[in-house]
Amino acid sequence: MRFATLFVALLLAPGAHGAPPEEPPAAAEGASLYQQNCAQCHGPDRLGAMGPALLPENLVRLPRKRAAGVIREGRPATQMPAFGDRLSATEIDALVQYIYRFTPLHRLPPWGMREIDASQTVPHPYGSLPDRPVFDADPWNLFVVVELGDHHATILDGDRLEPIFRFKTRFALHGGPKYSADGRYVFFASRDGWISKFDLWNLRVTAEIRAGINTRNIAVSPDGRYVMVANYLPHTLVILDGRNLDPIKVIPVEGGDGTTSRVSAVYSAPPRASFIAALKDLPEVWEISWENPPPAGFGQWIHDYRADSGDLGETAPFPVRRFRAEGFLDDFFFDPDYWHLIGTSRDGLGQVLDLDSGRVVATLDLGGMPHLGSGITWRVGDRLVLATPHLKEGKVSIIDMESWKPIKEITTLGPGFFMRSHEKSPYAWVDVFFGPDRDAMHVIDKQKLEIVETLRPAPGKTSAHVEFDRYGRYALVSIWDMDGAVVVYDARTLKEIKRIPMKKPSGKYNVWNKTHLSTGTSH
Ligand code: DHE
Repeated sequence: MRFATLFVALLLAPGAHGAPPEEPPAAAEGASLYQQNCAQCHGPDRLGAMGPALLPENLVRLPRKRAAGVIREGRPATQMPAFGDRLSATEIDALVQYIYRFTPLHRLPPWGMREIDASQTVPHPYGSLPDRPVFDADPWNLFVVVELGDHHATILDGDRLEPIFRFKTRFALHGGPKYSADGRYVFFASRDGWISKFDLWNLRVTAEIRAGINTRNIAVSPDGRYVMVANYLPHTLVILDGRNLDPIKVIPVEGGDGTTSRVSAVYSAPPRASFIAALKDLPEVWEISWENPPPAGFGQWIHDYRADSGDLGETAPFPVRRFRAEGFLDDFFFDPDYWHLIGTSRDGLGQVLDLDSGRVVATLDLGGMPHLGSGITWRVGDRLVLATPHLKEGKVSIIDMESWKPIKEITTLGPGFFMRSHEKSPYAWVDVFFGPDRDAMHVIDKQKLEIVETLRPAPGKTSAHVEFDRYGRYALVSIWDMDGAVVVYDARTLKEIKRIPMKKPSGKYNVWNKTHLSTGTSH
């Protein structure tokens, strides 16, 4: 959707100047019910407060029927109370209709430098906490486990396999938390745009800021100096100073003809000293240099985005280099040298973009909607391969990274979400996230390219997302359930070692593997 066109259409809508347009009766009732019952926690403008934002863009993943159920019965383990004894079914229906409307103000809510800046809190300014861990566990072998069930994160000692700390996070974290290269800080993003910085050595949240209204993910430069936020709403990329999360620059994501775009995802490319973002509504990939001054190649590509900047002071100017892609990219992945970007578009077409020449050098027709964000690489003999599960078909594709041809398809019991391995492990693990076998976890022999074991850690419950410890000794699996657990397996014998109870644990992220760019995990 063209942001500019939509905005003009809304401006021209009857009643958009001055008085708001006349509301259909159900919406008017919903608006009034909202103000009486919900505004205190979700904000009078529905942008979120103690509770999450209730705008259509933030609700796309929640079917209306389930939203009605949450209003009626509340949400367990959160502060969301049940309204079933206060509101009738018709009133709940009016409320649901209201919150799924485009926006409460009949225009896109602004979220620029001013709003971002005003949301910042810095309980522990950079440099104010001691420079040593307050625990005796190996800080490189910690795991951060995100528990979606009650919006908490647990810090797990990867040697003793015991939790050492648990804290409340923002509502609905999504995407992998990102570490600074020294392993001390971890940055989280919530779907509602909140970015939190956590000091793992002192076990404290040090700063928070709301960088968007609907956010995809974040990327962090290895020194922890810059954080790049990819937004769906508004159509922006936001650069934060990693020290206290001060906003540095808001870059509108806009094509030459004024078409604006959501950002599919952003990742850091450390050897290139840049962030790389794929766009969902423009056939482009953007590379944003964090070097100061930027490398020569960037000069000629610098584009005036009328970027909304704070006092840039000593920070980099963040020029954008734009590459043409074949179609709109949803998901992507880099080769280990960050020379190529491998992306997939909505229709499942894969492409390989040479990041130096800016050209598409190969296309891949993999079908089945590969989930490349979860792709991993390893060597089969001398050959470097990329393996990816698919979100719409029960298969794992193995692709030769020189010829860019698929060399094998491994049939699985259903579509998968996450795939993982470790340099020291002979196996790659892939979940079956959808369908009747979603309690299954396949273990693939990385040389034979065959499934050698199918585990069912909790029959009937989804088991998903594996992460290895620093040494590749253990593989940790999430049981995706309110009465869930992280199940620890011996990564060699595939025998269960222990279960650590958790509330719908989703991803887990080992400090060493992430900061050392292990080829078996996401970065
Ligand atoms: Fe994710 C990572 C996109 C739905 C859990 N997911 C990512 C990333 C992208 C992405 C681009 C990589 C970002 C990063 O790590 O920095 N996810 C999408 C979608 O487009 C999709 C299919 C639809 C959507 O509405 O966003 C989607 N994702 C989900 C879920 O439904 C999951 C299972 C539950 C949830 O949290 O909402 C989910 N996604 C995750 C997790 C990661 C992730 C746990 C991090 C994986 C990792 O190990 O790095």
